[in-house]
Amino acid sequence: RSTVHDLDLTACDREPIHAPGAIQPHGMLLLSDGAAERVLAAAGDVESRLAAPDWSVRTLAQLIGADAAACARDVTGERPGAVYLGQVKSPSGDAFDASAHRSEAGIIVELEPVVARPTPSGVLLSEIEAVAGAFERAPTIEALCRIAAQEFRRRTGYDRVMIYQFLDDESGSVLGEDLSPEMRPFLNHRFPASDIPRQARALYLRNLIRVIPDAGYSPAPVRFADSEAIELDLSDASLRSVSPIHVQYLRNMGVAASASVSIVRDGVLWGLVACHNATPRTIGYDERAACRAIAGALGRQLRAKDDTDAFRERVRLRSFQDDIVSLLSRDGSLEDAISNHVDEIRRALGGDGVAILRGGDLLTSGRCPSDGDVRALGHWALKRGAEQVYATDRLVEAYPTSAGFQSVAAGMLSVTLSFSDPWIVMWFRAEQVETVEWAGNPHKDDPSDPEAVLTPRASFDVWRETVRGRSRRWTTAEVEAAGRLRAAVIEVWQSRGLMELNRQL
Ligand code: BLA
Repeated sequence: RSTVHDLDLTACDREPIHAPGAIQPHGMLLLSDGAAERVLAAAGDVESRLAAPDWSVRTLAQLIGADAAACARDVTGERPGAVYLGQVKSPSGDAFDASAHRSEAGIIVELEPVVARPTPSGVLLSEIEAVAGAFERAPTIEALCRIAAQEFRRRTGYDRVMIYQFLDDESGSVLGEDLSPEMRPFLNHRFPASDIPRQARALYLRNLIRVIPDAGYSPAPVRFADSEAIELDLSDASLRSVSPIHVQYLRNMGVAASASVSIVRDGVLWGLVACHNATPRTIGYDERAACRAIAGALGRQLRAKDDTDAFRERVRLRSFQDDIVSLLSRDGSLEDAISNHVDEIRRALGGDGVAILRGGDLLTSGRCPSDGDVRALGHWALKRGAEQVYATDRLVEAYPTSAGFQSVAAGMLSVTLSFSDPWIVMWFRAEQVETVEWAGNPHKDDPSDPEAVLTPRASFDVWRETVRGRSRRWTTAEVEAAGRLRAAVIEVWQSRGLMELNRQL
């Protein structure tokens, strides 16, 4: 039975992808006990690649060498991610990169074929520094994402690299892209939230890079030596076999290999670097570390750019606000001052129109709905009563009557100066009709039906949707400024009241 908590989970969100019971067969996995002695389980072709048909009765040291096994024993569960154990040679001379991490069931050792001669770490570090510098110099977030896509593609050689951002509604959009001429571009395309379900996003915050060298692979099951099979948590394993639904998704997209790197901003999964290749392709152990570091630099720069933008906007809003307060504080009645400067008030918060309703008096500037509509809206907003500052970029959802005038007022920011002596200022923003290009129709095969058969979308053909009834958003800085403006006006108002009182005494 579903609980209240998971009522809003879709069927896609429920697949236990952290414990698929199998790995991708390009590598091998060994599970040992906590002392790194006995081998409890294995996956992949350990029998022939390590020449160990009898792996279940051998020790870890016999399979991967005494040094690597000693390293594995010292791995603690404190640091997230795997620890590098060094290269392990098979009896036939093949070299594998070995890494280990602890799980509840014991120590998980992963062996992956050494891909290429690794770049010396000094070179790698200076390359990472150079990229971080280029990120820092990018003038805008769009430029930053474009440079990042180019840089990841140059490093990894994938046919298509996208910088994919998660939006508020959990859908995602491609903000930057670099691709080979044969690949189809996805720049600015929107993808529905269900393409990357919730548990996957949670996992990617912990496991920062995932590589699927060959989407045509057959999963290699985890086999247990003599104990009962248990559910082995592969959350931190690089070789974890991925969801069959996702593998089908890649095939439907015409992608034979993929890699994705998490972009984390302030501890939140901001997006992914999504890499695709038309033919099988992989990223070696060292290069994966470089990719993680570069994605880290990207996350920090995204944060820095947002902070700079927000700071500039705050400074701009502050000076507007100071101007207005000084205008209102001059001699003459506050009412006169407000009506003389209503256009400054409109522009201060970037409204296309502004209306000030006080008792029965109405004052407007810029593009506003009809006086009757504004009055009705003002009374509705006052009656809500709850918020002194209210902002929406989709007024029609809260106030359906506004459908009749949403071309002028799809968004509203309102400040209530007084509920008892009705006094409200409303800024309006016109409708901004947005055409969203989805990669495939997001409403088809809705996966929110928990009984649905899980299938990924089959088509990525452009599907255009026109979004109506929305305005440009009110930024946090604008909403905050509206709150401060309210406080300032009330202060002026009250001090004038006091002055009046003094004069009368
Ligand atoms: C995972 N889906 C993913 C991942 C991406 C996408 C990037 C992460 C894969 C990884 O890190 O290796 C989707 N890939 C995209 C998108 C773009 C892209 C949007 O390149 C755009 C540029 N998928 C579906 C549906 C379901 C689903 C309907 O379309 C559910 C029924 C599931 N997607 C799904 C699952 C995973 C996934 C379960 C997790 C795969 C895993 O890590 O095991």
